[in-house]
Amino acid sequence: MTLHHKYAIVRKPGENFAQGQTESQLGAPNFAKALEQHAAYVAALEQSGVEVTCLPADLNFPDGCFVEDTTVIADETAIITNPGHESRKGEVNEIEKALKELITARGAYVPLKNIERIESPGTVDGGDVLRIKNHFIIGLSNRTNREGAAQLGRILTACGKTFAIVHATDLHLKTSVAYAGNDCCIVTEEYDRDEEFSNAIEELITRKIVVPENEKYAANSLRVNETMLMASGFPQLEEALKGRFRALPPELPVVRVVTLDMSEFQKMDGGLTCLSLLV
Ligand code: CIR
Repeated sequence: MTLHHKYAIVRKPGENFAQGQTESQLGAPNFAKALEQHAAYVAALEQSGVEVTCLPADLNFPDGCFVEDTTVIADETAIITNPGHESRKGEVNEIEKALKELITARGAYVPLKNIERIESPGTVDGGDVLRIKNHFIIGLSNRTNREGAAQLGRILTACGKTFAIVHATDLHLKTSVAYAGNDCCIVTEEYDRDEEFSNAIEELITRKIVVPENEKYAANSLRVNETMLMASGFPQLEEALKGRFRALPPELPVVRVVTLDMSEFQKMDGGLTCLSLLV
């Protein structure tokens, strides 16, 4: 089963984008280039069959373009998170409005019906939540705490989903792992060796692509309908993904691998999944 997404919410980076949180030490991002890369990302989502709502930048939140962290979507339910970093907590307000507008404007065409919330002292960043089919793997990190993970687990259970809680070793769980669809998970070498994570995915997948250490950044990749988006400049993962999709049975839809330059977002510790909320 591959999820089908019809809508996405994104938010443009603001001119103070460089003032967001980062530990990457790759230098300050170039704002004009970040805008170009963001526009290319939006175009790639549209070419994947998704209608994109692009929110304006909000200078109160330099990390605001990383909308993934504000909400976890479980089909009919949007769970507004309580982001773990103090500077990012208020990002949820505009996103909640946008989600409500999407529900009102699109009515029956939007699967979303309910809005739930993670409450303090619980914290969750959406980047710590990996969905594989109807199972959600929640990573405990500096941003997602046990109380937040437990609240999220309860809400997911009420939505008929299952969940597991693991440890995230990088900024977010999805910094290092992704679900590529078609029973295939992408993992960094570290997560390939991680027993807890391996146990959590074992029954859900039949293939694992291990990203070599020198391509670690590319592990954060994004399957949208029949398109696999990955960062450009990582040829080993690109080949591995293309090979995986070529080997699919001919009756399944063809999956395209599309590469995008993510350099300016990488400087701010962000990647492909972080820039959108897929509904
Ligand atoms: C932050 O540190 O919060 C942002 N600079 C990057 C957030 C990336 N989001 C994600 O991986 N989901």
